[in-house]
Parts: sequence; structure tokens; C-alpha cells
Amino acid sequence: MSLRKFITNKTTAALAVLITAFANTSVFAQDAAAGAAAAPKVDMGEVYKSVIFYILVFLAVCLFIAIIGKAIKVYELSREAQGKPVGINWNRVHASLFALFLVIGLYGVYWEYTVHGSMLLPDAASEHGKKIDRMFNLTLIITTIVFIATHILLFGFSYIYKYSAKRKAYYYPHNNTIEKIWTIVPALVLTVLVLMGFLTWRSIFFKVEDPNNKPLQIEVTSEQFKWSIRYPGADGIVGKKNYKLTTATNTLGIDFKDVNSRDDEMADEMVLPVGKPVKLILTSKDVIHSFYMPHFRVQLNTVPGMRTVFEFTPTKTTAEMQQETNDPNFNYLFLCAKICGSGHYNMQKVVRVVSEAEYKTWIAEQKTYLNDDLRKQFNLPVAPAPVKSEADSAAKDSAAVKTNQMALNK
Ligand SMILES: [Cu+2]
Repeated sequence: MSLRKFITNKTTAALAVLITAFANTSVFAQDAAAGAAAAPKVDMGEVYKSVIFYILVFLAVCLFIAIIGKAIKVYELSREAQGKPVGINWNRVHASLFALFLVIGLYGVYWEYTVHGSMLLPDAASEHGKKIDRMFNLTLIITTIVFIATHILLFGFSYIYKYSAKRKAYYYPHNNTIEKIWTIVPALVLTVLVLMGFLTWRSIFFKVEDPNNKPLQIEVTSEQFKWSIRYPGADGIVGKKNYKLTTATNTLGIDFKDVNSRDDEMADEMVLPVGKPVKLILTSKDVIHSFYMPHFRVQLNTVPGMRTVFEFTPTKTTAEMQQETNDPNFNYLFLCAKICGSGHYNMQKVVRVVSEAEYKTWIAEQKTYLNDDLRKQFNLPVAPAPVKSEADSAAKDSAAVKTNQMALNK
């Protein structure tokens, strides 16, 4: 069988397949039309948004490319059969595509930095956040330089050194100097980055508590799919918790036998006084969640059966940030940053950073966790919880504590 006959046969076969496919589709279309006349009308608008639509588009594009590929192949085979030189220099096409890819790719990098760069988080609103931002920016600058340089080399060399019949490739298997340079330089840069990261993290995480500026304790408990915030009350100490005490009325399992728990307050939002250190105590009731405060550069896992602690100082009030971002609706928030189940997206709460005076007014309005039901459950006298100042709580033999102890002993 001659080559031309072979091509003609194959083309006829392909055409036959295509005609059969179209014929079948039109039969299906007729069936569908008959069905549609009987069935209630379906709004086809949604079809374009469905996954099936995009899969069909993808398959159509693949088919189109395959047809073009086959057409080119036929064109080349026919030229070859007629003894003509090769029609398309694929070597040059590929090299040009490499060069084009480099230009488009580099423009893409520029576009990402200029257009999406402004969508990054605003300046850190906490003391330690500035250190994290410094690390982030330094890493970004170094990796961007390396990224651009290596890609220019990669695609540039592919273009410049494309196959040429006039040139013979130089066999260059090994060079110790080059090996040393590209091993030692990245190793040094990475060592510096890792060390800086370690030292930055250590300076943020391991702090010596200032006795004159004790942090405000706030306990945050995560569960599928909500956060519970507990403030310590007048004594400044968040009381003990025990998961075995969890009931329908005591959902956090707070141990009200611990005197420190009795004045603990619940809050629906997190309100922080500006410039005062905050000590977050993080726990979880069910699975691992991740407590994330993007504007303060705070992120830590909440782990069931474990207390994780993070201390930070907010430096900008919500009002200041609203001015800075030119957005009167701006609000700080904290959210879950670990896919924890179907309602994960809904795990967020507002954080308000306010002046010390505003904070005091707000905290005075919050309800205590301890209510009459819980008092009965813990055999506590049904009376207002003793309100103690920090100084009072140190004096454990105060009358109020004694009364409570007696109630407990009963
Ligand atoms: Cu989550």
C-alpha cells in the first residue's frame, strides 16, 4: 500500500468516525428535544456554571488540539511523500515558545507584585508583628531575585542553545568550582534565613513576664464550629477547666470549685485594650483548629487536651486602623486557619482594640459564666459571685473565699 493511499484510507476512516459521532449526537439531540417537550422546562443558565460544562469545554479544546496536530502531521507526511524539505522547523518553534514563556512569565510576576501586592495584609498591628513582617519581606526579596535569575537562565539557555546543524555540542560533564558555588551559596543563604527565623521566633515566643505590666489573660476554646471567649474577671486569672465537667449547662467544662473560675466572664467578641500585653490561652474541645489573627500576625494551633499560650501586644486601635486603611467598616478578626470540617468557613469573630477606658466600660457589662443553674450543680450558695481585685485574690483567707470553701465542704 503506497503512503498516499494509506493517508487517504486513514482520513476516510477518521471522517467515517466523525460522521457517525455527529449522527449519534443529532439522534440524542432529537431524543432530548422530544423529552424536553414533555418534561417541565429546565433553566439552562446554571449548566454553564456546572463542573460538567467545564469538563466538556476542556475535552472540546483537547479534541481541537488533536485535530490540528493530526492535520499538521498529514501535511508533513504529504511533503515527505513528495520528497519536499520539512515544512515546520519544530526545533525553532519550541525554542521560540520557551522565550515567549519567559517574557509572559516575567510579566506575570511583575503583574502579581503590582496588582495583587496591594491586596496583602496592612502593616502589623502588634509589637512582634513588625519582626515577622521584616522576616517575610527579606525572604520574599531573596526568593524573588533567585526566582527571576534562575528562570532567565533556564528559558534563556533553552532558546540560545537550541539545536543547530552548524554547531556541535560541547561535552562538559563536571566542574568542581561550579558544584561548590551552587551548593555553598544557597546553603549559606538558607542557614542565615533559618537562623534569623529561629531567633525572631524565640524573641516572640519566650518572653520574661514583666511583673509591673502583667498580661491580660484571655482563654479561647475552639469547637466545631465556634469559638468561646473567656475573660478572667476581676481577679485577672482564668479559672481551671476539666473536660469531665462538661454538661449541657457547662459547655466549656469550667471547674467552679476553683475560686478563680467564679468571676470568669463570657464574651461574644474579643475586646483588647491597646498597648497592653495579652496572654492567649488556647484549647480545643474536639479536633485541632488553628487560631489565627492575621492583622496581629498571631497564629497557633488549638489542640484538644492541651493548653497553648501566646503573648502579644496590640499597638493600633480599631479606629486608628479604620483611618489607616481608609475603610470605616474595617474590623480586626480572628478565625480558624485549619480545615476542621463542614462549618469551618464560619469560625470567625470580631476583635476590637480600644482605649483602656473603653475596655473597662465594656468588661463591666459582660456576664459571668457562673449562673444559678451552675451554682446548684457545684453546690455553691445562690448569691452573687465574690468580686475580688488582684490584690484581694492573693489574700486567700478573705471572708468571701471562706464562705465559698465552707459551701464546698458541705
Ligand atoms: Cu476550622
